[in-house]
Amino acid sequence: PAENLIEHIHDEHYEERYNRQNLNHTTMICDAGRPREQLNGRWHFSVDPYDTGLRSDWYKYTPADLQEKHLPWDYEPDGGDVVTLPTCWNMCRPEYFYYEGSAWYAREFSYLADDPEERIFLRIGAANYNAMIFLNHEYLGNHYGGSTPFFVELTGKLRSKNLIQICVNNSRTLDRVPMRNTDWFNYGGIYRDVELLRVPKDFIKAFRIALAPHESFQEILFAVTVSDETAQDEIRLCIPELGVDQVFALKNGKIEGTLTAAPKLWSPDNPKLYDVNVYFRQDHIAEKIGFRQIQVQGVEILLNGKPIFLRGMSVHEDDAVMGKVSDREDLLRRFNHAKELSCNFLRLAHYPHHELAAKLADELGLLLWEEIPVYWAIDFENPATYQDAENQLRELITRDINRASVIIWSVGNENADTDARLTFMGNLARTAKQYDPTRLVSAACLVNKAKLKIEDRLADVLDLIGLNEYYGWYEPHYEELAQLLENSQPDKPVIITETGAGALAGHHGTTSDMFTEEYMAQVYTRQIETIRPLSYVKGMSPWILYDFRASRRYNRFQRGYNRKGLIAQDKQTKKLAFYVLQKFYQEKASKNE
Ligand code: GCB
Repeated sequence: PAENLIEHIHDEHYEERYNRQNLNHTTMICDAGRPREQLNGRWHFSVDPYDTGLRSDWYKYTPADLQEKHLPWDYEPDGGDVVTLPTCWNMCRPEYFYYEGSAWYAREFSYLADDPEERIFLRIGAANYNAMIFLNHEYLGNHYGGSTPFFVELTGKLRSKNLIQICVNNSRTLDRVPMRNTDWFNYGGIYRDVELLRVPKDFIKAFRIALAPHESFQEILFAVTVSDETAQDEIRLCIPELGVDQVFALKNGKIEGTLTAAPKLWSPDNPKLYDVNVYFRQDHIAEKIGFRQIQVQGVEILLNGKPIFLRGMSVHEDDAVMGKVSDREDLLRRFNHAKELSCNFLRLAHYPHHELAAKLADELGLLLWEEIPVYWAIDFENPATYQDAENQLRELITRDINRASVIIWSVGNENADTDARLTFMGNLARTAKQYDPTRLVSAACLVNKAKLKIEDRLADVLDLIGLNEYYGWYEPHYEELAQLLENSQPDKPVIITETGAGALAGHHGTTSDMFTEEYMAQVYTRQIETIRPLSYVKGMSPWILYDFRASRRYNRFQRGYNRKGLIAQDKQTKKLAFYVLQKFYQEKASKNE
């Protein structure tokens, strides 16, 4: 025992044992409409700031081993705190609030096979950032990327009673996406659902369906991939309300095909969804899906062939009580506030939000911009960093591919225009396009402050340009905005993806006093006046719906919060600027502009 102890306290390379490349450990599985067994609820929890658990392979030991060897133990999978998943550990105890590092979750669960041939997968909705999975004292693999779901196959490894341990590490690192510096709070833990999914021996791995992105509104494209790569038999696709019930032959486990049908088109005014079912051997998936087209033509954004102005708002996933956890109630409150503002669009910044967001937006009729955290000064030269970003992009697109509400994939936010960044983000934009030709690709781009012009080489590979500008706040010379917008005559649509000002709710003064509601309202008024006449600005998503936790903001008005919310962090108290934007959006909506 003494030798072991010495070995592990001197081991500074232990992380190599826990493969930091997650790609080999994720398995694609289409999870639409499948029954799930929840593994949420009570888990044992221990923080592990010095990574003692990884250094000394805590997962290997059973209580019986320790007993037998007469070893004192520093960790017990059935000891420590108890937390209820999903949760962010920061919100569980005051002493965990700023905790960054590793922490261990453990629980037991029982398993009884329904069908001896079934395959079984663990699905984790999201864990921030690195999650290492251990089942019955065996290391199964890890997943990196704090906001996208992942699957771990457990087939053949389960007993009637099982111990699962998950070590999650939320350390901010230079080489990852996001990197060390952000303007949001670094929550940690397993903050979305943990579930088990059972599928038949042969199952549907991927399914996508969408209206073809061209003139006709009657051609539907679909693609199915099944787990049996040699399959030459059939899948059946049914959309009862459209009279579709067709059988298609697989070729080597895949089929890409087209259908002719005339769906009622999905839009924010008429968020019509159809029940879609796919059958393959014993397997069946079911989803509610809307059909719509989104395109860009010159400086117009066309939804179902008609020009649209995106009346939007940016939102973070942040809650004063729950941290990064969102639930249906939180999401509905967010969407209701957006509707109250007369929005038809939300920018889900700066990372993939809860998957329920896009499902609810499909039902309620809101268009979405979804984003990966390629934020500020990412290590653009580093191939591992790129792999992390592309993996998150693919996982996000795979997750939300059938959500009509999602119209834009964003590949990043405010990144300096270097050659390395152009290659990195250019590759991400091309990947998104190739992977999903039915949606638009964008990013929050840059301005050339010397020339007062939107100037970003990345714009060439984007369908539309996102512009973050803070004239009236970070840029004191307000007049420069009009100049900048006049100097830039882009050949594609621009969305003002961010603009805004900070104000503490209830703090009043004159329009020249920063952090007052009056100052903030004035910024909104002037922004709207300047932007309104511009024919190429086709949308706005000001920063931001609610005040949110930010660990770099500690002046007397901020106290740990970014105060640019139109509504305070209680998600109730509206600031004056709310009504300024509401008036503008109501006018736009009523004129159908
Ligand atoms: C930005 C960032 C956003 C910040 C915001 C601010 O440009 O994109 O993440 O929170 O400014 O408030 O400074």
